Amino acid sequence: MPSTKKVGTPGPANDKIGGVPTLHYFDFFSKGRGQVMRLFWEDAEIAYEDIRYTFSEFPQHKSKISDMNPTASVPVIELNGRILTQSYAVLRRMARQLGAYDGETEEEKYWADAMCDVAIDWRTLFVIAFLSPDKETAYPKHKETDRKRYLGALERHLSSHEASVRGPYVLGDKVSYADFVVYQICHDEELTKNGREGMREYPRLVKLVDAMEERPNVKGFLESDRYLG
Ligand SMILES: N[C@@H](CCC(=O)N[C@@H](CS)C(=O)NCC(=O)O)C(=O)O
Repeated sequence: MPSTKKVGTPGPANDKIGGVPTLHYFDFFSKGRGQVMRLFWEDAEIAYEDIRYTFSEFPQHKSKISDMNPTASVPVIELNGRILTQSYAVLRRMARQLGAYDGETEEEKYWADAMCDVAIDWRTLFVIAFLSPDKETAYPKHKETDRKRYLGALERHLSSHEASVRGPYVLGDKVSYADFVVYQICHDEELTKNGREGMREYPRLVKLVDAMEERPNVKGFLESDRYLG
């Protein structure tokens, strides 16, 4: 049976997004696309229900997931009788509803979307290597090739675009949904731990990771028993 947990008390942010979202996602520590949603909701003080499927039980629930989502993938979000799919589109929708977590100008919105897309592309390559049947070879190779390329790309983008250059976030001093996406892929690649050891060559990205972990609700979450590593 998947585990179900209610997190937080519904408040004004739930009113803005139209209710209390229910997340269907893997029981995969505090990792993955579903974790980006959780982190965003924690930060925005959105109460939510967290349904977690172990990898072994997921196949039994796949037909229910595919009734909700034609691609049969998770995250799937139920919200006030509606089904929302495609996690990045959901983040953007909620950012707009909250009137926060997005750029104000077209250029800023473009830039948040672009940095989110870089992190999405990186995550795709990470998942292929990490879940490869040949992980012993594929993941170390990924770390030396694609991962370095994406770390370098984010570092260069964040250090050169005028919206990002001062930091700490993608949009300077204004946090956006893209920061959660970028933070989480660094986290899932185990780069945020061990004193940011794996990120030494990427100081601007470290600045973003530090700032994310200093956000009061993110900090509280990372220190709580809801954080599963
Ligand atoms: N673009 C989709 C990607 C969804 C996706 O690939 N989800 C993965 C887990 S993070 C999944 O469900 N994999 C298992 C499967 O497809 O059976 C999104 O952002 O929601």
